[in-house]
Amino acid sequence: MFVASFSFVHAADLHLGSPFRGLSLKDPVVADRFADATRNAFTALVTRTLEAGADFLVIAGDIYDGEWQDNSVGLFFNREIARLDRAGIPVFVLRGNHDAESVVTKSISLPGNVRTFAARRPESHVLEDLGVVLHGQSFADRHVPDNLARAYPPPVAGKFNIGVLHTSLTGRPPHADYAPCSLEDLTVKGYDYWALGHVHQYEEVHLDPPVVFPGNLQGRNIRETGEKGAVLVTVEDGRVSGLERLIVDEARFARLELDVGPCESLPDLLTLLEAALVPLAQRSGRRPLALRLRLGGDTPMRAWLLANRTMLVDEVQAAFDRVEQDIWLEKLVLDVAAVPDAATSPIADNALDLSVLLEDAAADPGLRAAGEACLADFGRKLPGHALDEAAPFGEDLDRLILEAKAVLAERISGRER
Ligand SMILES: [Mn+2]
Repeated sequence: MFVASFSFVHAADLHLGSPFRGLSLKDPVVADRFADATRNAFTALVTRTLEAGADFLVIAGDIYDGEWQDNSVGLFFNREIARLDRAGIPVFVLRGNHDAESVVTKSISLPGNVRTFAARRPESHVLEDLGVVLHGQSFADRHVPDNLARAYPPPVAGKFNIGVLHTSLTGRPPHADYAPCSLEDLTVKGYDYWALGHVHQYEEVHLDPPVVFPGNLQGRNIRETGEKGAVLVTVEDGRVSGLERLIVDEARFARLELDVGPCESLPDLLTLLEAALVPLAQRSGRRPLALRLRLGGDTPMRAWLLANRTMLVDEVQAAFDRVEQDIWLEKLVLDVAAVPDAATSPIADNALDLSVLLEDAAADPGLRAAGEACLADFGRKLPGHALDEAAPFGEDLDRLILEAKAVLAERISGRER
């Protein structure tokens, strides 16, 4: 049996045309760089594929995020794929739930190196010179409740068999369940490699044979943190001898949790923050980094932090800027608890104990009712009944009242940190 040695790139979930929702960056120039990153990451992947001298590229679904607004996204994909065509590199394309046949109906003619998998039944493409055969089935519609893998054909003897499939396997929350199947459904097939798509997190589900989710090429929001890219698969004498991640993301999302318990002042807090940022900045390299910062812990500064949030946001961004020029605050989450602090109760006046008054007010059913009514009114004006009018605060009302108490007490104390 002759099977050549070769390499290929396995990518998935490009989500070209994906809107960058929910990224509340203050600077529109920075926001634009994050918005452009999805396309730039794919350009980088094509460059890396050419540089690696890979023999072909497999894209396991969700090239497009949805129906095209106009043809610009299709023109972009054609332009990049044409670079591979001119280098003689075939590209195998499968449609996933986001770019199923019934979802993306517009099209642009693509170069001759592109081979798409049929949606009606599994289809096999053969690369005779390499002794490779690829089996796959595209999504006809967004919702595919069937186990597609089960109907994939048996392996072709004497060839290196690759299964290409867009699937949630037995479930990968928060990803929707599509084309469900078990790991065993795949491993019993007798293929040499399973090129999966759909799950946006890199995962080597199985090693012999390799069953791999490459993850998406570019994180698009705070739920998609860390490095992103594709996989370069090396095959020697018919066996996978190497899996190498090709990290191509052009902008990155990350979370940082900081226990500010030991901090007694703003300078303390900023010193702690800057030290924690250094390793993060090193890991992200030259990329812009959107950072969600959560401050936690039991701190005497709690009330001050809550009362001075706007200024704190700017101080945090300034600390980012001192460490590295391209870190941006995506969101500041204050999740701090109070500790007993003698200095936090100066409002306990002899004649007028404000803390007692605040305590009474917080427990006053009238205040609660007024708050609920105020927000219910707001809720009625929102589209799609976003708030439950009967209990618009849900379980957050107690927490909000506690925070309001802390803010008010801090304002009255007039203390500086
Ligand atoms: Mn998908």
